[in-house]
Amino acid sequence: MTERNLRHLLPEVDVVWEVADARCPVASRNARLLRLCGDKPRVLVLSKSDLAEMDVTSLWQERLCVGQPVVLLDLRGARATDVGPLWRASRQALRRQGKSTRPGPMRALVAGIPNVGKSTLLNRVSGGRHLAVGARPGVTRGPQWLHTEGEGMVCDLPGVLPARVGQWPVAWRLWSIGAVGPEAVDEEVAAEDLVRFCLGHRPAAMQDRYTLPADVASEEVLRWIAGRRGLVQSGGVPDTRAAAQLIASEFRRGLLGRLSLELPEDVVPGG
Ligand SMILES: Nc1nc2c(ncn2[C@@H]2O[C@H](COP(=O)(O)OP(=O)(O)OP(=O)(O)O)[C@@H](O)[C@H]2O)c(=O)[nH]1
Ligand SMILES: [Mg+2]
Repeated sequence: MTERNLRHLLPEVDVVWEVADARCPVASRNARLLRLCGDKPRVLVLSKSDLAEMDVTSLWQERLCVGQPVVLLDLRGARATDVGPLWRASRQALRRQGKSTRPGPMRALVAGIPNVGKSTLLNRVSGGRHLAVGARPGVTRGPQWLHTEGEGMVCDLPGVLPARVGQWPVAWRLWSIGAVGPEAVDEEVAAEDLVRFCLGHRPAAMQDRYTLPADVASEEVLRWIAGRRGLVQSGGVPDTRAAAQLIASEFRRGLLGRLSLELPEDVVPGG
């Protein structure tokens, strides 16, 4: 769904579920969505909370709930959290804005930057049933509404918004969580910043995973990992780009343990 479609659809929804990644809940939001939504009730869903540090996420929840209700979700398989709180938060968001729902079930739209878990959330709330209950006018190849296991309906097309890389501290974090790819950043430079952050913030996570020597300099880590994992180019040169991709892939899968990339004391949220 493009931004234009999103604009068309907004008048039809009661609430927008803005999905962001709990590991960097500021960098993974799209400021444009806030402007597009205007006074439309919103709930901020922090996805992948199972991959973020619990104490850091609690601080974020406190900090960010000033603008809208914040719900933490772990959407993975069997351990997935119940989505009931999402509907409760939606009602709260409507009350905050002094709005009531139109007659019938509440209508929610899922929006956010790539790879934050929008489709997973959609499947989760619809119980994987994907039961379309009516096309909406005004949007080409109209999105459909899905009945959910909760009290409302959700639009079957998530609104994908571009991840805006902007400043470098945002860019390397967005790359680390898989919201942008090699077209947006130099992967080796981004991986070096991920390594530097991890070694400063939770050194044991990275040292244990890659058996790093205690005194290794962060700029040496990619070469070290390439060597240890047999990532070499012809001529035996360490393939630091492959090492960068390996670190990102392992971080995204939670193999470095719970790791938050933004700490409330370091970041001033924009919205
Ligand atoms: N650990 C963990 N992984 C999750 C969670 N939610 C989604 N994922 C994984 O994150 C990846 C991206 O999820 P999607 O639901 O496809 O994300 P999306 O926002 O729809 O992505 P795009 O369609 O590319 O914009 C998938 O591998 C999911 O399995 C979660 O709460 N915890
Ligand atoms: Mg998707």
